Amino acid sequence: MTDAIIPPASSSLSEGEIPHSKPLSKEGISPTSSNGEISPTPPSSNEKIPTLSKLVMGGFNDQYYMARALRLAERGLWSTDPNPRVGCVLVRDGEIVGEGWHQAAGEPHAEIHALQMAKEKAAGATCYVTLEPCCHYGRTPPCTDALIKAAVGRVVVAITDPNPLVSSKGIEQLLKAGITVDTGVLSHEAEQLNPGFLMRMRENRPYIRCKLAMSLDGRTAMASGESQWITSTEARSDVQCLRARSSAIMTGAGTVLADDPRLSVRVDELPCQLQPDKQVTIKQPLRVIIDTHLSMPVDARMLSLPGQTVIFTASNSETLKSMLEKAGAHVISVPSRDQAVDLQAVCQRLAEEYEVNEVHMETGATLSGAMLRAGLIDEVVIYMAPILMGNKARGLFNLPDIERLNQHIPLDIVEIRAVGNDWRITAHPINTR
Ligand code: AOF
Ligand code: ZN
Repeated sequence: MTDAIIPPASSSLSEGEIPHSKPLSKEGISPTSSNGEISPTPPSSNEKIPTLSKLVMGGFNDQYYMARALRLAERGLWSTDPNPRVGCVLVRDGEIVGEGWHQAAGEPHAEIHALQMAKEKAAGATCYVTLEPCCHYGRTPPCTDALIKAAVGRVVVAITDPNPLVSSKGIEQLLKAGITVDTGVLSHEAEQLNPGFLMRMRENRPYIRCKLAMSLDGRTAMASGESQWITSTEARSDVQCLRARSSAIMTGAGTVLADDPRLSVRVDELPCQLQPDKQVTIKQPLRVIIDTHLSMPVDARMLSLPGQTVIFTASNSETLKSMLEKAGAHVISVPSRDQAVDLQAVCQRLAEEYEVNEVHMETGATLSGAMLRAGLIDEVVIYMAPILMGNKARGLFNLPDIERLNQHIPLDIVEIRAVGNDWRITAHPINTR
């Protein structure tokens, strides 16, 4: 199923105001926020991005135009999968003559939208683009050809495209055509916008974000497994935005048995205003279940919902496999490691067979602990509720090998923000980076 929705109009910027990073963020412009208001949602496609006409005086800063291109790219946060989010701005004589962003795979790339807007004014213009222009025939023709044909004078690139079909060859073609190329402008911000696409191209696995909800005393479920609900409705609504930007939602069979989750994006729970005009389509992320022994119930609620469910198992039981396939799931056997599903193999297959860029993990301490120990968690997003759950309740990650303090797993906290009555902490485990 696809739900047609429009991301919220989240901007509070006034004309001419420069987008800035969040006060509590260590990472500059975040892919999940385009202004100081901190929103994990992309800006609306009809949001007014500040124009530069009032500010441009002579040779204006490349970073400013690249920041604008990044903001345009953010508009594809929920829709470009499996392609990257890319934005482009064309500037001639201090005037923006064209701009655009990539909206969906199969549709024109950012540069093409900008060139179409600029028409003949593209000649001699500087093209600011958040990813190296492509030079191959994919679902669409090469952007390098279009830029050369339009006779742009200079191309400024934030980061090179690690796609082996491009991988600096786009830049080489532009240089060969006599176009000046500069790279590395706001590269850190451009990296943050596409963690999944870049990870898939560079390491052949998705970027994995693990969402957790905990009490102030670090507990995530009662001893019985009861965990609904620790956090506020605002926090749960925020989670819907994280789900919406992800290619897949992953959990373990234990969570399916305990909670019977839907693992879907619910448009009505997103913290945004639906708008009737220009619409962005949200695809339901792939549902991924890690189920070593195929204990997933055939009547699990998610199997009757729109969208695809894939179960990774180490079981050889053809009977269980065919029952689950009859119920609508796709079952994939992978090798086992330490008597459980080989999680590295799962990640590789998600990248290779399903083109999964970002995985959103919502699961219990066993799978989250195993993923962390395997070095497969790139980001943890913890919602911390102002409650105490007591010492019988369960911890966040099952990490039985840690006995001494010096065996701890260090994390780098990059953002803390309030969501309703809860706090959202975003961190990167240092050992996986
Ligand atoms: C660009 N500008 O806006 C995007 C690029 O199948 P296609 O033709 O859409 O090509 C997809 C590949 O193109 C994708 O894997 C990535 O390498 C690049 N994406 N390139 O010049 C864009 N979205
Ligand atoms: Zn392209």
